[in-house]
Amino acid sequence: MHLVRFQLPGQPPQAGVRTGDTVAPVRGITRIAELLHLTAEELRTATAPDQLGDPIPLSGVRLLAPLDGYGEVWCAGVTYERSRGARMEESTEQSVYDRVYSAKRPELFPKAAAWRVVTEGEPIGIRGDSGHDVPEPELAVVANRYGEIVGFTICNDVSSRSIEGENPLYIPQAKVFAGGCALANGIRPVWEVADPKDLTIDLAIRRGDEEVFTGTTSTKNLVRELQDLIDVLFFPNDFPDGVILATGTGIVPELDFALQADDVVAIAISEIGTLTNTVAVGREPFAFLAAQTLEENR
Ligand code: DO4
Ligand code: MG
Repeated sequence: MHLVRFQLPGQPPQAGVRTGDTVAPVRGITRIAELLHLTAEELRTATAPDQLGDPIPLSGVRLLAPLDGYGEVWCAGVTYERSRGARMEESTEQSVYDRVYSAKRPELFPKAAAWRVVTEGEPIGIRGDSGHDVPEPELAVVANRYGEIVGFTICNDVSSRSIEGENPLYIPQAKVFAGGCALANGIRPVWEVADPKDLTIDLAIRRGDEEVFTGTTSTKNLVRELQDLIDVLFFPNDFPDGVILATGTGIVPELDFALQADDVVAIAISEIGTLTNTVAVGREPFAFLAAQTLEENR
């Protein structure tokens, strides 16, 4: 099962549980934030079959990114050897990546407020002023307000290699822009994932009829412990509506590959799900995010 945020035509979003081809609302709860106010044990009870409303066919609902309220997405970086190597290749400042890979303190950076996140079927963005962009397929950890891991989803940490490569101080601009953060539309609860450090991550990129890139890795290659990353994030910060932390990429295409408009990027993580989006360029294709946020808060 997956925890989801869904919308029936003409109605406000609500929290639910997807099982197979149906979604059932969670009784007495409307927002994902409310689910992330619960401990993992309370969450399991609150989303058990006897707490759910009538199932609705998936075909009749719109699934949204599984985050709302004051939820945020953060990312960890340089947590796989492949990421360290790729950054050192692209950057004018190689030693920062080499050092952070093995440092006690991980690299963590804020990626998106909840309202900025796109999901399955929506476009992902690349900047109009960046010449070299890649998807970053990452296992994302969902933590409740207490810093307890309650589930997992997929994040695409879409990134500009040219902007980051020019100067690491440009990382916020290389990482935070319209359409730059995509999440899968469901959260697999922690109690259903046997070993999050033994999942297969696959990335495939199609351009027209051609598959122009494929890559695979395992979360076994992630050098950090998931709870350690969450603990570092929560040490100086509160997340009253929970947080999603993407744990870094272990797949980076060679330097001669760059995303183009209309590329289709498909990510799959075993036991967690899939995330597929088409690339759009610039800010304008993402104007719908601000518009729907204003509408929801009217
Ligand atoms: O250091 C820059 C970002 C690294 C990153 O996003 C990753 O390793 O996934
Ligand atoms: Mg990343």
